[in-house]
Amino acid sequence: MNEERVEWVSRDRIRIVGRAEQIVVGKAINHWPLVGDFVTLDETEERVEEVVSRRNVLRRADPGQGDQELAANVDVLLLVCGADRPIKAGRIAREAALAWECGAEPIVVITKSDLAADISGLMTTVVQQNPGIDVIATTTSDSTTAEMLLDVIGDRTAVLIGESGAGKSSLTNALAGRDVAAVDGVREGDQKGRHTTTARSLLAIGDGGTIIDTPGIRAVGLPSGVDVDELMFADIVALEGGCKFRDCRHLDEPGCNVRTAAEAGALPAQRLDLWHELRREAESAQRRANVHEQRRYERSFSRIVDEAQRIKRGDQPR
Ligand SMILES: Nc1nc2c(ncn2[C@@H]2O[C@H](COP(=O)(O)OP(=O)(O)O)[C@@H](O)[C@H]2O)c(=O)[nH]1
Ligand SMILES: [Mg+2]
Ligand SMILES: [Zn+2]
Repeated sequence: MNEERVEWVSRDRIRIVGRAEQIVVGKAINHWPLVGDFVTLDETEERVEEVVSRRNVLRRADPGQGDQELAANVDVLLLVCGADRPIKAGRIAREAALAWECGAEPIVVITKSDLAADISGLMTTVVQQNPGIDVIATTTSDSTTAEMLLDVIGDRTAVLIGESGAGKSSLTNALAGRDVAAVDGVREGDQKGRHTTTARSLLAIGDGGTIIDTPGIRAVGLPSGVDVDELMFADIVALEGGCKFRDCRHLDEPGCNVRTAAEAGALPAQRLDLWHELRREAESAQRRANVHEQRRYERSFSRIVDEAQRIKRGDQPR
């Protein structure tokens, strides 16, 4: 049976690459298909038979609703940031952790390099903060920058991630070599308007490469159970063993081996700054999650109290 790739997914249908019609997904399917999945069809070619075993799944955390699966069979995660705005180290680190968790390669793409006062300085900073992650600069004013990125992607599947306005749509168009994505959310001369159901989530680029842009990817949360320290801070974890206190926060504790290393230049200062930044983000995410839990608990508690009072009054249960 031929394997075909899923380009777009709705509640009960999918579309596959190279076919115009939507295809029904039966209830008995082994997995709900994701963009990027490979599937087989039945003989009528009107129903999905099976989702082919996945190499990996890209997930994001959905506060209060658990993890959400975004795309399957992802090789590269392009962390897109605009050179026209401050580049948030914490954001890059979190997005990179998302890539590693999935098993994809994170690559930072600094777009709008034409707007940067000092693009090489900016790239150096990002490289120092994120050792082991490649950093590429692109601009729509020089098409060779997109060609370079095309070479890097090769025949792999890349997912674009980054905040609104970062330049994802412009980059998509540059990689595709034609206008396929709406820049600034507006597509010129598009009769179908913005809510067209034929919008593509998966696009063929270059020589056998693929890019995926799905709306859910714009807002990122770390999936549950991701240990950022273990994924990203092996250098700090190794130094931590030498701290005097086991729960050292590497702030003002005496005998802090991590700070000593940073002061001596053995650990780049940016690394420790980034670690602190991520720690603060993780703590405030935890606080938000706790508030959510607390509200849920209070709601269920007040139901129990109501119920008890009804029973006391001798009311019939609702
Ligand atoms: N100067 C300059 N502007 C760019 C470049 N890439 C994108 N932009 C502008 O940045 C804005 C946001 O771009 P868009 O692709 O819609 O970002 P998205 O929200 O991430 O999809 C638009 O006004 C683009 O014209 C670039 O390389 N150079
Ligand atoms: Mg866009
Ligand atoms: Zn310490």
